[in-house]
Amino acid sequence: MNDRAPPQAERAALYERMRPLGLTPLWEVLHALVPLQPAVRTQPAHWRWDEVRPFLAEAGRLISAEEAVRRVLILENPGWRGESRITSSLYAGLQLILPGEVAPSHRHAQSALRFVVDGRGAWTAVDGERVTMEEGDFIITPAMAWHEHGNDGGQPVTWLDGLDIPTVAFFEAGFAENGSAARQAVTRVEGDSLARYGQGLLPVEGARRFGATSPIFSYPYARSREALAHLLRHGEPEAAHGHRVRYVNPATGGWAMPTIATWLQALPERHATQRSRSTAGRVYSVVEGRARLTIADDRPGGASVGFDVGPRDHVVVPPWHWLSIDAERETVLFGFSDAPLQQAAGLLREETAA
Ligand code: GTQ
Repeated sequence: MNDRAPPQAERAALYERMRPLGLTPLWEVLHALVPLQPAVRTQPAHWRWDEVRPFLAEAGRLISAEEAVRRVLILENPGWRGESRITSSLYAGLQLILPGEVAPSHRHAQSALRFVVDGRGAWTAVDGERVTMEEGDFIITPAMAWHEHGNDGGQPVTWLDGLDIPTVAFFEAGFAENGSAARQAVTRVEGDSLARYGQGLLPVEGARRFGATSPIFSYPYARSREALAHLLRHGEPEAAHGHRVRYVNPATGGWAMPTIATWLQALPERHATQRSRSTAGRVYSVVEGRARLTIADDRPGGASVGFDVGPRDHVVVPPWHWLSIDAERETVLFGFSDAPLQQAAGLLREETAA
């Protein structure tokens, strides 16, 4: 038995001497390295459209899409100030494009999703195919695919950008390239990818486009809404999630994007969900309706917050925080998370509770 006081000064001196060799003691940091429960820095947050919109409009007056390259206001999590993250692994922003503007062609290792929040008549071009953007459309820019955006319509268009930027940065694996021309050549007719891959049919012969990403790069809201309307009319809402449908890669049956899970969720009027939590932080864009999202952290010292949301609002639910949704009216939410990566790593945990 050694009942002498621990030799703190001696230990500290030892750590100092080993530091130049790139050595440091595990026992000083073990608890932080291997927490008993997720150590979550991400905070619940709510961006109200009526508060965000004037700033987007002002940015539209002060900088062109051309000069900005991408005129985006980042939805930065209060727990990740200065880090351009909405969760630890994901980036989100609201991109504005005004009539007549072009956001020039580039490509990068980061995968992007667009979810059209406001306006119509803008377009995005991906790998030689252009698609016109309507509210509620979900559009994918696969990793390393050339893409640019433009607006030939008569009104400003805003969409939500969701990218795996922090994940790619975590792996220190980012590459990017600017196009030699602002616009890539259009080599496919509009609607090509949806017609080829979005009918419950796949070409038997021929190469698959986009690797691990869905060959459908635009999922129009008109079609998705029809599916939700059917579920709302004829289906039974699941207790914790209501009617939840995920965007699917028809070639694999898996998620539409390899790094980001994307889904739509519909809740009947006056429907209150049970609570759910996931190790994957969830980002929501409100499409229709009015609801209260209650986010609770039941870890020691954790708090609970309630957000009253309406169309074009954005909310982030941090990892391992309980979410319950009270729909005042019939509500439709678009959501995304890093679930595919957590699934691949065997990390994903999800729970529901009454
Ligand atoms: O549209 O390519 O919000 O490259 C952030 C990075 C959008 C885009 C963002 C990007 C883009």
